[in-house]
Amino acid sequence: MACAQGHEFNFADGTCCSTLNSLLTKLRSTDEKTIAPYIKRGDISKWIGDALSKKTLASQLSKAKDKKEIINLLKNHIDGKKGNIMKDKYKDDLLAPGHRTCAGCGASIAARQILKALGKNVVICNATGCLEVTTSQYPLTSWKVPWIHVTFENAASVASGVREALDAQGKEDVTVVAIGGDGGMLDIGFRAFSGALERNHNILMICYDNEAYMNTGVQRSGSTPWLASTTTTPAGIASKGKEQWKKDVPTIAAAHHIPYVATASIGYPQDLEKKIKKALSIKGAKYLHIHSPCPVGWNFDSMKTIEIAKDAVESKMWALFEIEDGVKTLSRTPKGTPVSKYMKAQKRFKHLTDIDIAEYQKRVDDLFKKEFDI
Ligand SMILES: Cc1ncc(C[n+]2csc(CCOP(=O)(O)OP(=O)(O)O)c2C)c(N)n1
Ligand code: SF4
Ligand SMILES: [Mg+2]
Repeated sequence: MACAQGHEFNFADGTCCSTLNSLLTKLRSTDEKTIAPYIKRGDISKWIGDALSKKTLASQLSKAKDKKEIINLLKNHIDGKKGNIMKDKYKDDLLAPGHRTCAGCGASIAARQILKALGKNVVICNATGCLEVTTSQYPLTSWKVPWIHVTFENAASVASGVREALDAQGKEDVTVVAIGGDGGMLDIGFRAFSGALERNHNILMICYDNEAYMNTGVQRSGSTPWLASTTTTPAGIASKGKEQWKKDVPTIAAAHHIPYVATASIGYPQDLEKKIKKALSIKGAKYLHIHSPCPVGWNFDSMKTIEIAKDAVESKMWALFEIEDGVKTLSRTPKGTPVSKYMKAQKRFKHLTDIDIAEYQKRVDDLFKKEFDI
């Protein structure tokens, strides 16, 4: 059974790490006066609520004398020996579990895969967006590498500055990464992104593309696919969803004459890892565009994130390719799964008729044929 982060339940009483971490944060910021009466009455578990009405921990908590003891109990429970994921299964991950992404979030899966490939010798400059907001809630952080939150629109500029500062200190070996969502990197941050590409700054720029502005409530972006329903392109009597085709940013990035551009998918982690490692071996500006499904914004069952990511690739809705010195090469030949399989699993496309989907299929096939001759 998976917890909200997709982790296996790891405590004897079924409580998951993220629930406990959230409670710990809440408790730390709650003053003693508020919870003292509950402690006195011995019903702290009521205050904590259903999540902790689990036997073992709740009975220990109900005997706690003060807030400090409760915090310690929770902390020990999280750090305890009962198959704790921090200490065994996920101990080598550079993105610690317990963050606040939604269940099945593609962005957090992307971040784990990216960090695995990058290693520790890195500085990450993270634009505002879901990934940043959910992994860095004060006073906690999931990032086990140097990481800086920068504003929504300037991750690439900050990364350029970090690069310059490190180079001035003779630290050319440190990798500098600018990462953000499609809104942050490809729309509002496009000027900074394009500038860094054009200067051929020695940084790796990564977009985790969940195809809308998710953190602020699923507004459409330039990367939202044609006919998808979002809160600013709602499907209804007057509209069939977003009117424009998805912006082709990898091609735009390559038009800056940079040495390496690639696309990847969280459904194909080995391919993603290989591409990051290749990017690290190249000096100059590199761009990696990662397709990262979002169960909340795309409205699908959170158990299906990886399946949906794979279906996007196999149905030609998302192509895996590299552009090296201007030459585009397909990394994976799609199986030709019908786009209807991919689309029907997501409620953002649920308004489409079979005729609409057939038209979609034709457009996707034509585009793929034109680009890759397949
Ligand atoms: C200049 C500015 N405008 C708007 C916002 C509000 N804002 C924060 S996150 C966000 C959406 C981010 O979208 P995206 O970059 O695609 O990342 P996602 O949340 O989808 O992961 C917006 C509009 C902001 N922080 N700064
Ligand atoms: S809204 Fe989507 S991208 Fe944001 S944390 Fe939730 S699943 Fe992840
Ligand atoms: Mg987004």
